[in-house]
Parts: sequence; C-alpha cells; structure tokens
Amino acid sequence: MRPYRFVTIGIIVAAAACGSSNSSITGTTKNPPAPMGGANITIQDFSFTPAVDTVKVGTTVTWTNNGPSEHSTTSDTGIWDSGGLMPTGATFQHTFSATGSFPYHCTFHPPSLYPNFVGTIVVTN
Ligand SMILES: [Cu+2]
Repeated sequence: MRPYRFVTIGIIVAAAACGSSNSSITGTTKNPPAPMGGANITIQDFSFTPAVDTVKVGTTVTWTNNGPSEHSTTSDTGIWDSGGLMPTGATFQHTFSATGSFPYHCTFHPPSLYPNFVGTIVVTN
C-alpha cells in the first residue's frame, strides 16, 4: 500500500513577541575594578587617561599634561590643585593617604563645558 503523503498546512502561529515574563537576566557580572597600581595619568585631548584610576592608599599619583593646551588637575573637593600645567610634559603629583573616591577636573575646561573631561582616583586599602 502506497502511503499517502498529506501535506498538512501548519498553522504558523507567529509567536507574537512572546511576552514572556521577566526575561531572566541571571549571573550579572559586574565590571571588574580598574587595574591596581597605575599611578600615572595622562592629560590630553580634553580627557584624563585613565579616567578612573584605582590605587592603593599611600600611592603617589602623577598627572602629565601631554597636550598643547594648558590644563590642571583639580580636586572637586579642594584636596589638591595643580594650577596650570604648562608647557607640554609638565607634571603634578599628589599622594593619597586616605581611602575613598576622589573626583577631579580641569579648572581651565570645567565640566559644565567639558562634561567628559573629568576623572576619579579611587583609593583602596
Ligand atoms: Cu583643561
């Protein structure tokens, strides 16, 4: 007996954007903290690099202005202020003796005009 092949027209249910509940986001991985020990920050092209630097307490951080414009590294809370760093290659150092998060900016190019021209030193034990 010859088998008949029935073509069944499947009803394609366009799974309407399967409103499955709570697409579970499991195992969210947090970004690892910035690498430790980097105590040198470059100021160039209206940015601090790295913008967030994590160091051990007691570390002396050195900022170097590698750009052609005058810049400063100035603590948002008045802890340090390099004043104008000129000429190109000028440096400023600050030793962090307490743990915490220390944001800073450039007084010549304030965050109100250069919102990405900011940095943070994170000091850990
Ligand atoms: Cu500047």
